Amino acid sequence: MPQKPKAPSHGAASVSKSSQAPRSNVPQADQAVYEAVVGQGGELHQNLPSNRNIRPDSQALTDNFGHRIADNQNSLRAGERGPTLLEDFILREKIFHFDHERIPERIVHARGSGAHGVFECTKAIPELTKASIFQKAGATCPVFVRFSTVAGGAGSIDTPRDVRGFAVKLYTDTGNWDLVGNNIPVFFIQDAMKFPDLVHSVKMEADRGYPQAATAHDTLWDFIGLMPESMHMIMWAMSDRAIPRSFRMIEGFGVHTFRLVNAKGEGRFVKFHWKPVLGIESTCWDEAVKIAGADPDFLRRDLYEAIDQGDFPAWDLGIQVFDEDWAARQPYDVLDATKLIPEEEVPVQIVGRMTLNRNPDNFFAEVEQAAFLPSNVIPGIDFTNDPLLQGRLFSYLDTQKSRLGTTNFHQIPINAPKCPFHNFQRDGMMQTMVPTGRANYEPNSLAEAGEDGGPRACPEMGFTSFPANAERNDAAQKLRIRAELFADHYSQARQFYRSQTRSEQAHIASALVFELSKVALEHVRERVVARLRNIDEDLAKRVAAGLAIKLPSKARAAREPVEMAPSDALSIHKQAKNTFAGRKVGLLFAEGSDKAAIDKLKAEVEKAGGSVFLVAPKVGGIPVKGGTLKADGQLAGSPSVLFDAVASILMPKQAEQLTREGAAVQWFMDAYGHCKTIAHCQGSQVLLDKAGVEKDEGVVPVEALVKTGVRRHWEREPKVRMLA
Ligand code: HDE
Repeated sequence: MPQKPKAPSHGAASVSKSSQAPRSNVPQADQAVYEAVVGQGGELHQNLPSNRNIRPDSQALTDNFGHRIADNQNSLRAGERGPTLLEDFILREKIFHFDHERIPERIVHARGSGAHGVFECTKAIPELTKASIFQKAGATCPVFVRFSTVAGGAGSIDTPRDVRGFAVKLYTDTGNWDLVGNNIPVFFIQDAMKFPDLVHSVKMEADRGYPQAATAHDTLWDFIGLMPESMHMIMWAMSDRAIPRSFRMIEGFGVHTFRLVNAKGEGRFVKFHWKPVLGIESTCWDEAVKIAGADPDFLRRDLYEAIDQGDFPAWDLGIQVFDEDWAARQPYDVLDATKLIPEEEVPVQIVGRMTLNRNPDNFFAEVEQAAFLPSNVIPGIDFTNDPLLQGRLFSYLDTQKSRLGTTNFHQIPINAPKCPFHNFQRDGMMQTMVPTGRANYEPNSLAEAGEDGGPRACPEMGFTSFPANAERNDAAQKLRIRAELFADHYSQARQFYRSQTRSEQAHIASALVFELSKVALEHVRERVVARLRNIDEDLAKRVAAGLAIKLPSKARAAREPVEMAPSDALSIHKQAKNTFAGRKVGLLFAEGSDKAAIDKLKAEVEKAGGSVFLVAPKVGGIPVKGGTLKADGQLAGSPSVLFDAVASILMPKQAEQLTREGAAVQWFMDAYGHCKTIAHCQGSQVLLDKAGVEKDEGVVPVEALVKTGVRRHWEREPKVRMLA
């Protein structure tokens, strides 16, 4: 029979308030704890809270009103085994606060990671903008960046096929400038009116509550098929851009056309770009799926660890500047967010660099509570009439009230400007500022009586809206209409597809096959393929063949596409950097491996700018030739999908043993299948053979790793995957 528990002894310092009195009441087992907390004489130590593990130099534990807490283990009871008393204000406050810890997650972009950093202007552009941050090369301001996925909830995986949010808050000396962009330069829709429909269709389906963080389902593709304007974005979203290797290796785009305004009041159009110093790098789909299981926090961890180790990611800020006359001559409308400006047409000039150098201290306070507002612009930067942007100007301010609960969300430290701010806005929930005096209205003449009259508008320095082409705007007419060129849905989708390498095109076709194979409604599949025929006949044929359906007749285009020259800047592979910087090599070793060889390889990779992660069947420390070696990760928990390239230094006997370990065979099979460099010693050959690794220019001896680099060997792909 189980024994009845003897005494109220739960937790490390299980000494109840009531047991402070006669020591004889303290159960024997708790005596040591009792003495540590209450002291030999039974009196409370002056500053010592009730947990014996607490460091003597740390602060006393208190409730939210400053009352010191004597016992953080036991609630207040009527008798040893009696009911808990409502009187226990400590318990009540603790549970009350806990119950309300969660705030509504973002309706989109709920899953995200953030970091602090600095922006530095590297090229002054006063002729283009009066924005204070661009007046002098060398000027700096703090920044906070949040990267995100779009569709999934806050607890979803990091690696679904999805767009990535790239939201930057620049705390300039003339106020916050929030550049709330994505890693894709165009968007699904042209008008804010369609945003709730788009988001409803991509999120979990309304009746069944799935799929989570996935685009591969009926409702999204139903919406897409009915919205041909989304086709350009679909090309990007089905490309490798949507499965990035790292937040540190994505581009960022402001997406909309904005306006720069100089001190003379002259305005020019501008597109903003963030170019990652580490280059753009993606995973492949099979890998992304496996990473989701191996490390659902893959991108978050990657960002955090890099910054933690002082390997600070950086991006160059680029601008494409053009005027209204140039815009008017293009075959597309620059106010249409489903279109980009090819970099070959308007080169990107670099004007600044952003470096992320500090992780948040507290995820909730900083990342979760960060509120980005596209309406946060500074004098010298202005909006345009892009109808998507115009809708965003309302939405983001509005959503913060529902997410953060108060119009005073700007007072939360992560959102507050770092320059002074004064106005006559008052009160509201969670007001934490204490304005003094009577001046809460304007105009006032309180100063004439010697009182503080408060702040005043400053016409010279303050924000003034650019008087956008009012004459051409026909302002008198109210129309629910789109400009004619918005009806071209396919020219740039085609340009994107045709700018990709063969391997990238195959990825797009395969992604479409994967996604549409998960669509159960046949007419939805067919409609999408019918639209693809306007982009590229070959693409449509490949997708139809991949789905084993008859090629549907071509959908009618609202406007026939025009031919646009292919652009290398649209392809990841054409811009690939074969660099070790920011890349990680997984190195497999086992008992008996040569420590000197491991150390040598590690040193070489580190010298080249990369890092090595040691993987072994056991982590604690295993005997190797030349000592004992601890692994950074255990084999089964460190699959090769977590690394950019793999290497192995094994004795033939251990390699032979590992041929019977699925995780080891899979390690090489995946590295090979994901087209990674595999550097190996002679001893590992038997394992490579078992994994089906064939010789090619990416399968090299360990000595050749650094020379070969960590680029993907896409030319291997047709041997390992039947792509559409
Ligand atoms: Fe957003 N979007 N969006 N969006 N968006 C939000 O704002 C919205 C759009 C983007 O890390 C929400 O604070 C509308 C384009 C990012 O906190 C919400 C429309 C682009 C983030 C919202 C768009 C974006 C958001 C949800 C169409 C790229 C994450 C929570 C008119 C340029 C910011 C929040 C962060 C977040 C609305 C379209 C990027 C609901 C109505 C285009 C990076 O307000």
